[in-house]
Amino acid sequence: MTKKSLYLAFGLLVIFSLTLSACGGAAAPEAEAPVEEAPAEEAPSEEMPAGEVQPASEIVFYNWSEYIDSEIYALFEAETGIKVVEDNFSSNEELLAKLQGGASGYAVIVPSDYTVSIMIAEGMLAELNHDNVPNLANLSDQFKNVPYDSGNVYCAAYQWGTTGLGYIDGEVDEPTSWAVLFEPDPNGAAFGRTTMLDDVRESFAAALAYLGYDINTTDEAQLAEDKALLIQAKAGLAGYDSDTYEDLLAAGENLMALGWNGDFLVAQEENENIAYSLPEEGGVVWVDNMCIPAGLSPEEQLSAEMFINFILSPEIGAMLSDYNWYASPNAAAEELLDPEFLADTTVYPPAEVLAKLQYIRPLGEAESLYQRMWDEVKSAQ
Ligand code: N2P
Repeated sequence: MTKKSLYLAFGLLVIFSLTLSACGGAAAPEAEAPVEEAPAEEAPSEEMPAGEVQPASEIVFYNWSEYIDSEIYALFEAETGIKVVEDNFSSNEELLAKLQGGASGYAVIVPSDYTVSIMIAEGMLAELNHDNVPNLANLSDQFKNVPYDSGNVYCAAYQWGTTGLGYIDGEVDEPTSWAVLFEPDPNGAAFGRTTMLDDVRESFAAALAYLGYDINTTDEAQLAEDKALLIQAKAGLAGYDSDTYEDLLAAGENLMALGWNGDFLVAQEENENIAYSLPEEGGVVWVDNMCIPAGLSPEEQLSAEMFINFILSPEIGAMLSDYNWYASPNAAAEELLDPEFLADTTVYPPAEVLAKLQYIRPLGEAESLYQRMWDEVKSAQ
């Protein structure tokens, strides 16, 4: 199955459905009343909820790179008149530091699970007004009750995935163990042509999984061992990279990378020999979430909620997975996705594989210990 076939299958559907909703007034699956029956000044719909607050005309979406089809912005603007400007980050720590540093102007951000916990604890997120986000109902039950934000008080799941090894099939054997990263073979094809994520928790987790330790350990002796392993891995690395690693594989420059499953699947369009493997020692599963930073104006808050609601519509949810090849948390969107995509075990790992994966958790004071050790890994010769 190619990405194009998915796009063709659902592109028309999206356009059709949005045209309907533009005429009918509501993006929800069924418009309640013809537009003529509603007094113009009270034009009711989720695009413009009743009340004095009018949506801000422009919002900034702070997202991971290459994670959304920009066509979605055009559709949102056509439906609501709200323009979306995108800015990117490449790790949770970068996102957190940016907001803690006082950056304002971001209306919707996309932290992963553990970072949502940190942000809630620090009072950094605004509660969602569920009246403005009726499409929260489209989320699968498990995503309505995530442990870091049960009941979607603050956030709505965006996409979910796993962290593993992408590689060029035919040039290197399928990496079934993290040993390929941490015990680099100077005679192996991937030596010097491998990248790791520039991401403290992800990189520590891969090494901790290899050592058989809890990926959320705060035991200093275990972390010291982990750090030594990360330094050992450097001999075989071309560098740390969270943004272009899949492109470097596709271009034939590198042969292996630690990264996120969907990124490798998208890159298969450029290079069909790209494959993905989850090492048998286990690793990380994650959920990324749409959240609103605390302190926005009511107008911006409303536009942010409208955008989140739009992403949660079945058609746009399907369009998102079609573009980024990550698993959807949206049950209504999954109904529109190709059964072949839903059956792809690289996207939706089988239960026995999921059982070996863990979520990264917030570690409180130990976060700074990790950060210090990561800085030491990166600066080690
Ligand atoms: C998309 C990055 C996936 C986000 N390019 C990993 N949490």
